[in-house]
Amino acid sequence: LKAVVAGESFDWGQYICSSNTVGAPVSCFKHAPMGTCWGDIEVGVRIEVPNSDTNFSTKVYWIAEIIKLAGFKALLRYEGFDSDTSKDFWCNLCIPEVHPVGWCASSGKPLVPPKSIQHKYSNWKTFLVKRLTGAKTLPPNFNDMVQQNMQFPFKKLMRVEVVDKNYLSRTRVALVEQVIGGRLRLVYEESQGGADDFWCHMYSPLIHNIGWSRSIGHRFKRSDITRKLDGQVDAPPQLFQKTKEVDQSGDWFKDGMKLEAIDPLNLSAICVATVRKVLADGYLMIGVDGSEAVDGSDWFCYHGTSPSIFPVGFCEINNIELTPPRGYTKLPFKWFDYLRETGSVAAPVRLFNKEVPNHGFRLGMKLEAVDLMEPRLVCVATVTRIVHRLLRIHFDGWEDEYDQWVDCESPDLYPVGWCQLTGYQLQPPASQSNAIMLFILLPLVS
Ligand code: MLZ
Repeated sequence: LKAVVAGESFDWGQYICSSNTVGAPVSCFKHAPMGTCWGDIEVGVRIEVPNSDTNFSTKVYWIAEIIKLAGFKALLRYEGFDSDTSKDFWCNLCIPEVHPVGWCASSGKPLVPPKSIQHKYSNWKTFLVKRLTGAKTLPPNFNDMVQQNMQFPFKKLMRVEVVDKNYLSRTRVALVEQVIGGRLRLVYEESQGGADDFWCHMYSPLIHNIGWSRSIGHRFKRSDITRKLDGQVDAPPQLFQKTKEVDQSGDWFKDGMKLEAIDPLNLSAICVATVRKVLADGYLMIGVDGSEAVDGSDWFCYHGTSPSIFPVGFCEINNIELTPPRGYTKLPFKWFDYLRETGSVAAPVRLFNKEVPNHGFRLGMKLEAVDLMEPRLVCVATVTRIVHRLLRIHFDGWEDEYDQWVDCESPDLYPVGWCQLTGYQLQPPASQSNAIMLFILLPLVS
């Protein structure tokens, strides 16, 4: 149904302009291509781009100025148009056709003024010299930087350990099937015809090297496959995101300690939770109070330094609605009473990660975000709350119950234009028409 309705492609530029919003800058996304080397690319920077306002049959170029930036995408205006917006156009700055000023000269490509303003100046050379003196452009090796930033060390047929999406407390072996923009499509070993897949970023905290589960004492689904098939290799351990080293010999989390945690099965909720098991290397098994399976099959592994676990009282201090244990009737929920009733203690505040990076996100910024409940989907989204390092991500056009709490350094957040750049499909905002379509078709499918 979604594919039917979303047939027409989504236009970020038009969306940004008509809603008068801003896209989060590329430098907010350190895991994304160019995230750590975006530099001074900003409004006013000049570039060389193909000139589409011409009668030439061969490819010619012209200088353009960045008028507005939204992630990788820029609203551009050809030099010479001054305040005339009529030929403004959006362009992804990381496509191979975008070059620093000077590229045409050094590679023997023709610079040709747009035909609608050709008459405006008799001496374009003098005009350009005047206009471009002191102006900024892209670094000379920009195209190579983009190229290099689009290389990813994970390859098809690499083996990893990944959380079992149907059994959160254990991991399984999976094979990399596809790599797009650093996102991996993993297919669980022993799944029929590759149907059982899972998408995550290569820096996701959910994937690990082969042997990780055993080494930290995490549950693991043993498979009957004992030999690697042709071409399969274990992904080298150094490819995975590193966690901070912790000293858990003295002051550390203990079984039974209470805390608040993002519910891995409902990321819009921060829940009352318990440390169920302390594993090695700083990892913890966490259970959400009131909704745990008796066998612990829905316990979830978070590292002790994870930005998704919080000390008791975090939600109250930050005016976030804390989800009480399911079935708990003494509402409003009071930690003081709950700890007494359950005879438990709160995990000490000093054990939690209190680092707040200077992330650069602001309220209302637009981005492309993974719907972690269906991690194949990268969707048009907005930052609607910022609590220290924690972001509330709203999916445009969807009800608030689809919102997700996500860390500012999550590898599942991308700049505007990331999908276009990497060739990943972007889920446009759910629109009125989706709702109408659903309304019309509901009787057919039910
Ligand atoms: N299966 C669901 C997907 C919802 C995706 C929402 N993403 C923000 C549906 O189509 O309703």
